[in-house]
Amino acid sequence: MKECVFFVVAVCVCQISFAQMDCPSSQELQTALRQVHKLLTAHETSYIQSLRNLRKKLNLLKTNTTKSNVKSGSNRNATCPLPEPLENGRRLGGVLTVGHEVHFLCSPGYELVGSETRVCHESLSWSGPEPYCKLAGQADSSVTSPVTPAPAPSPAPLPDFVRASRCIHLQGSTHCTCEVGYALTGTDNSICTDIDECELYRRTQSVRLCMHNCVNTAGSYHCVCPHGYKLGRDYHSCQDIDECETGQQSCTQAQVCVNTYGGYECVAAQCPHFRNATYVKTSALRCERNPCMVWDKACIQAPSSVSFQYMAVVSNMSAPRVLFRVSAARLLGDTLRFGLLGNRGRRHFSVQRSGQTMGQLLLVTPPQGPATLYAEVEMSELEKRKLLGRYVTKVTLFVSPYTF
Ligand SMILES: [Ca+2]
Repeated sequence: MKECVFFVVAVCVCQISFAQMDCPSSQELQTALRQVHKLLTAHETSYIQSLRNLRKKLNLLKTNTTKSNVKSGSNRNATCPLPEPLENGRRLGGVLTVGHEVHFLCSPGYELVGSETRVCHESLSWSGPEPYCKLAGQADSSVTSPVTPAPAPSPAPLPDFVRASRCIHLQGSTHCTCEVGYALTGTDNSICTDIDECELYRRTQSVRLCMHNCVNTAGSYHCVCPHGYKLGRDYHSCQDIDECETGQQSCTQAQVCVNTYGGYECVAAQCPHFRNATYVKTSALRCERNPCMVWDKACIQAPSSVSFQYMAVVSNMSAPRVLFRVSAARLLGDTLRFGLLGNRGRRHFSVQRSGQTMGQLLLVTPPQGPATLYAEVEMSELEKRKLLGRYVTKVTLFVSPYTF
């Protein structure tokens, strides 16, 4: 191109100084022009050839790049052959593309022989030997020629605690998800394993997931209550069944049904025996002393009435707390005294005056069940230190084995 410019300039200069100088002849000029033309043509040809070569090279490069892309793309999407169905077991993982894993599990009573996990290789073949399930305890068959074991008499259904994950392939990456109650596991997230909510909650939370027992199930959990309780509406708490109300009790006509936490009791109040005194049952839970002869001191000193109180509480109930109050219906004397009779209930109970004519029974220590605790509360009425009458309340406390 440089030469080309030079020649054109030389011709122009010649034209300008045409008048003063001896110019070359017309023939010489034509010869020079032809040479320039020839040179230009040669350059043009060479230039076009270079362009063609360059284009060729570009096309070749482009073709190679596309081929390479197609090749790698096809490999990524290529799949290994579907593994043979596993008799007396199952395969987990449905992604059969290169690099992905499938897992094998045997039904209960069977053992896996061969590869538990197989990976799809670039060569579109599975890693490891083909697995099969053999009856547990049976001698190993040759791995290279698997035999079908005899079916178990009644194989239990396969626990559903492990499932295949759902994966989608998007823009070169794989996203796997699990059903509710399952979590992704496995090196390539191809399987979902059940979450043990009971264990997880026990380890991470300070409060209980269930009031009583938690049972982990495939994909979920549920709470269970002990006998005598029903599961609450929140599916977590346990509520006592009132057998006396629901008619689930089997008490006789002479007995009184007392509902307790987790059960019920059939009680029959027995009137006491005191020397010279006789009693009559005035209600299911009360006995009154028959009138005494005025000279019969022993009879007069026997309780005027004996009442029965049956109560139900839960284990570990906070204490101290008032269980019940006792008062005189009408005051005849000038003094009322309240106290516990005997030593039977002193460990758990205490009696206090709570008003001029009222006393109360206190539970002083948290009770531990299952247990039945007894106490006898006495109220004495005096006139000028002379006993007018004694009124006894026999208390029976049924403590549940649970804290509910
Ligand atoms: Ca009950």
